[in-house]
Amino acid sequence: MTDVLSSTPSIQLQGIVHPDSYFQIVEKNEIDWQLWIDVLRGKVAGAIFRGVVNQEIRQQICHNFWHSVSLKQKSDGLPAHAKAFIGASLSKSLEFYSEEVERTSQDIEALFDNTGDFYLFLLDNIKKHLADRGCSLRVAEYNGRQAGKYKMRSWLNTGDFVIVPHDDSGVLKAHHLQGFEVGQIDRVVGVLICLENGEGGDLHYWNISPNDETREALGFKSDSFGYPLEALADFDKITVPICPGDIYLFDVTKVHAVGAKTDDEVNRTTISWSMGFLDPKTVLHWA
Ligand SMILES: O=C(O)CCC(=O)C(=O)O
Ligand SMILES: [Fe+2]
Repeated sequence: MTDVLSSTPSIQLQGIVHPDSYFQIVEKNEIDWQLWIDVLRGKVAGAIFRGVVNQEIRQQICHNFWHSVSLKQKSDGLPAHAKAFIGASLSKSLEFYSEEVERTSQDIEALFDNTGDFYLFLLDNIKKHLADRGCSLRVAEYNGRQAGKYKMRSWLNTGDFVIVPHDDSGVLKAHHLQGFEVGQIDRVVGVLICLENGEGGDLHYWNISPNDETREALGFKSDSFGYPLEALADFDKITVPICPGDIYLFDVTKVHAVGAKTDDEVNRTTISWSMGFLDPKTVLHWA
């Protein structure tokens, strides 16, 4: 691990660049629980398990999503890149988050109706494999309340990207989330299940975990969205095509983005949540 300063004259990104042995997204054709835990433990940056959610389950989850009464659509004031959303947002305040968690919790659970409890299958397996290694898994808490478990979102293009280059660790330490225990986690892993996607919508992943000074210099306050492409040009990048049925997870302290969809009429829809070690024996999950 080395601390670097990019050579871009105007904007300099400072932070951690990892060796190539870490900076990879390992690909498998089945869920590899040991590899999942290796990603959580920081042995490797990420993993993608190809085509592990069958079509029947995907169609059922999408049906549950697009027909849910909790579904927020464009007219409900979503950000520019979101077409539809169910879940709680961490972007405003813990009070707002708490209300959204409560309002949506039943419909969040119902996303997996008639799928043979696919979410439980995933969580139970991770829990068991962590327990075999002496670690526990639980939902993250704030002020004595439980966090949301996952969210489901469908995206729209915004120029060159569906989601512009960002990291997902800055927001957790933001002032408005004080009291949420996930702020103590240094290495956060994002977990995604791809339910719908066509051409494009690739994951772009850069080998730089920017530090707080860089985020401040760029004027980021409550999130870390919009790292300039010219400042990222000096860092290695991996581009990973994302297909329906894939489950993937990766270190979200590193800058990443979702590339534009070739056809914006085709949905790119995912379920996602975050995970991370709070201490050497405890893994938290939340969304
Ligand atoms: O959809 C993806 O592949 C990544 C999404 C992402 O980076 C995010 O939601 O923060
Ligand atoms: Fe992200």
